[in-house]
Amino acid sequence: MAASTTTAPQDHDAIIVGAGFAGLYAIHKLRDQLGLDVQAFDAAGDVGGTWYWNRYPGARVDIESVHYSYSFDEDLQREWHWTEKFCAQPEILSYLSHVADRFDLRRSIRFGTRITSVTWDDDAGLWEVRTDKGDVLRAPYFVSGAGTLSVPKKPEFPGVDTFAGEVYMTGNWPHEEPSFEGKRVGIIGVGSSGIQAVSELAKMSGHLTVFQRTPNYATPIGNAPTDPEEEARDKANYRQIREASRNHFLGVPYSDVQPSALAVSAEERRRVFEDRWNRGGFRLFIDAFQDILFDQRANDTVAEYIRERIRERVKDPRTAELLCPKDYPYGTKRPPLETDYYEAYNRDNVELVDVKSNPIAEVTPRGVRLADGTEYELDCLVLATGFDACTGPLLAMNITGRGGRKLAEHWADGPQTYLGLMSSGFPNLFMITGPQSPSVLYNMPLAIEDHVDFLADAISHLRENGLAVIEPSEDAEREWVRHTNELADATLLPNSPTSWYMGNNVPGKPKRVLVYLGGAPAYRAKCDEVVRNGYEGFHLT
Ligand code: N01
Repeated sequence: MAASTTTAPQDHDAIIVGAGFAGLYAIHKLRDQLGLDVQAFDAAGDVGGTWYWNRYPGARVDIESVHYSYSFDEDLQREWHWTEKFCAQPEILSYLSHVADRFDLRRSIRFGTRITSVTWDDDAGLWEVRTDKGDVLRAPYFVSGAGTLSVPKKPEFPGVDTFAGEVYMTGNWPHEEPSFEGKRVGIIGVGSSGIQAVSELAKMSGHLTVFQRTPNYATPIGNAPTDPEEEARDKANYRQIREASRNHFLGVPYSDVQPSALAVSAEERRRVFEDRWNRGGFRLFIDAFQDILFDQRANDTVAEYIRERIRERVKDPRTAELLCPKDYPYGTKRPPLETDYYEAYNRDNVELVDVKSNPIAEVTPRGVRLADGTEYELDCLVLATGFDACTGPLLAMNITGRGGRKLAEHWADGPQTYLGLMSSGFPNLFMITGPQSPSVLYNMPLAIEDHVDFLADAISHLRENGLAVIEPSEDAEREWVRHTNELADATLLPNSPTSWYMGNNVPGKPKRVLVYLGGAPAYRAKCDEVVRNGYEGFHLT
């Protein structure tokens, strides 16, 4: 049992929320490697996290599956076979289910159970966790693997409850695939989810109306069946691949990036863009020129290249112009990857509606009505309107720290964290890929492993030294927040009108950068330094 400040009873050593990539690895690490007694919860009916809920048509990973997978177990990564370069949601869910079986993780998880409050008991030195099933459990450590994109943004459209047809959310898709055959389907939102769904819904529906507020810079994913030779090579070199990934800004082992789009001729620039476009994936974004996210003029060159390609692919010039983003820099909204997305608009049954110039006024019983009174009659409405990212999943748990202070109060002006891992006044509460960590700008499974390893080491350190509590100092936290904001201000990110990276996709949410923009290697170096210096910036008591 872990040391605690009093003798008050504890039910477990650690309570973990989530059974996605983060929760599963946390259970394995804390239970099987540290020997802790852990209890995990997930609101879902089974493991999978994001990949449990987001089962809309077209849902697919957009980092190569060989990289978007756990690295902690050599046999697991060698034995698992991915059928495609970028696997679809069912295969990722099977993978996570396989991991749960292989490490016997389900016995530590209570499914179908949502955490309703998490409260620190200062006298006992324990977190008291309550659930919607009436559980009240106490443990010295609370670990959130609640995810970054797990709380869908509430529909902002008056009348949505009056719609007589079917309403679906991409982020909470039914397990039984709805039939769209012959139906009039409307979809609101063209982020990564909307764009993936449009490509498939176009083929599945009688008629598809896409309501677009801001066009996106979508680029080809470049998916293909797994090449057996490449797979054998990757498996033989997994160690080096993971090493290269962890040393790359975004956690993938790409390596061709050139310093500046402005330092080369227009011909060379085009050659680089063309090459990255044809190879697909995130190469255009992160493996072309280093200054794309930092210099408006460099960014203009890639933005114009993407617009050219959109115009080539979409037959109707008016539709093509509507699909071309023009008023914000490439990469300041998370860039989506696509398969035949632009070609969907060449079909007779697909219509693009611009709801920037003519916003959605309301959802009526019959469909969607715009500000000018035009009404689109629909049988089904799909909401691909995004998430209350990064902070939303933590705030949804109603967390109260030392002295009765709510996390919601502490974060009223945006997240306050140290390393995106912990928050001052919330002792022993660890946030896997929390706000102000690289999280979504790092390859998620690797970002998760790094965080779980960090918190497991911290817990081991406490136990080995007869200590009960780890908590960041207010000074260290203030400095981290300043540093993450400073990094963001050096990029073009704050220039996006709405981007969940900045929190300003949700009405009323403070506009603050939610991710660490210094890159995964710098972040990992900082975490290592903190540990080397005896958990510098943390109070250990
Ligand atoms: O959400 P989004 P998402 N009226 O916020 C529109 C990950 N992901 O679910 O841009 C009209 O990107 C909104 O319009 P605007 C990935 O990290 C990964 O698509 O605000 N429109 C936008 O078009 C991704 O970034 C994969 O003007 C409204 C859309 O809804 C993240 O999840 C796949 C509106 C929301 O786009 C989120 O993506 C899917 C309104 N009131 C997702 N409100 C992979 O491939 C919102 N919109 C791994």
